[in-house]
Amino acid sequence: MKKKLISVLLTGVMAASLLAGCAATTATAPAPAAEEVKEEAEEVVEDVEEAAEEVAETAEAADGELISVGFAQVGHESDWRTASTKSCQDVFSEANGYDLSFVDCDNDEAAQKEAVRSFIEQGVDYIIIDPIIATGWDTVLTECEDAGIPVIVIDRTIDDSDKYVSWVGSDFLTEGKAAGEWLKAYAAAQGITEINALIIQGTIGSSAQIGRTDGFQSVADAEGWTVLDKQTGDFTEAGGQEVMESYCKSYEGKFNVVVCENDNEAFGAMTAMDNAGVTYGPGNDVILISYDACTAGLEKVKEGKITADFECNPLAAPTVEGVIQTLQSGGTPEKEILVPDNWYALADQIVDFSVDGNAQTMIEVTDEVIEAQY
Ligand code: GYE
Repeated sequence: MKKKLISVLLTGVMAASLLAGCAATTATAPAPAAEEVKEEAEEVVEDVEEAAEEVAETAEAADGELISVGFAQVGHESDWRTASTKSCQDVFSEANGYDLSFVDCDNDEAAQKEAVRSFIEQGVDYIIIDPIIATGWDTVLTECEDAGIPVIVIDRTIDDSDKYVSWVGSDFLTEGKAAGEWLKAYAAAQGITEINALIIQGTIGSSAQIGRTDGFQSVADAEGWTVLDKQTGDFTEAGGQEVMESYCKSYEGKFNVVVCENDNEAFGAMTAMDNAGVTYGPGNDVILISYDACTAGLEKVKEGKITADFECNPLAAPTVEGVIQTLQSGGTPEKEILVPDNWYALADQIVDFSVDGNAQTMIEVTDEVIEAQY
């Protein structure tokens, strides 16, 4: 918009200059008239130049008012991640008063630290980090602190440094426990007395993986279930498929539960089970549990493929913006801000269960629920 206006004005300057030039060189009218035209034209040139300068200054001032934010995003491994990125880009838009530097770190820890350092060099006002893994952060966060740039952590946690202003995200341990407690109640309701589970983990060392693995395992330990194996699928569909292919060979006929630590891994695991002739979903050989509950995940619940899906809400960016606005107005935001999650299944798979003594509510997956999801 601003650029367009400047270029229109500059075109005006050029036209007026041309006019002034013409008046000086080609006019055949009496000398005083030509002189007058020339003077008038020169005045127009001056006016237009002044106006152009003013517009440029206003544009610069407006740019200066934008809050600059650097966001070091994990990568683009999943539907969840796509929703998270979109939400951040929507919230931290120029129209909303932000100048966003977005870096997709492609699941590379070193690249993520580099991205943060490049934000320090740029001198951004705020840095947002979704940490690929939970540790190894203290040095770079100290550098942010020394540069006087507040850091806000989104989604996954940083577990070995507290040099950030706020963390906004989901409670992954509760997600894992909820999956375990639901399975306990569901198995009891179905008369299933033996659980032999296979787990496809997320990126090892990410707090999402650690919380979900530990939460589910805590219930497995308490109930005496057998966890046959745990391997990472790196939160990707290809990873989920690869791990499940090897599980289907190694544990043929020996498992009745598969836990995938995100929906995309579950999609890959489905392909592997289809190829191996293993049936899954309500009423079939294998209870398939997943996390995230993005639109495509809920569609698989509706189709009777995923038995229960434990949400992780990817829309934390508006809350992060709230943190930035609090800082802008001199306030102190809370250190930890939880984004609430829901648990999803079809009506027949909804059972009563509690997590740490708190009764949980499950949501029945319907077309309207899917439609409203991200
Ligand atoms: O579950 C998965 C993603 O960090 C909570 O990362 C996030 C996880 C999410 O790629 O799909």
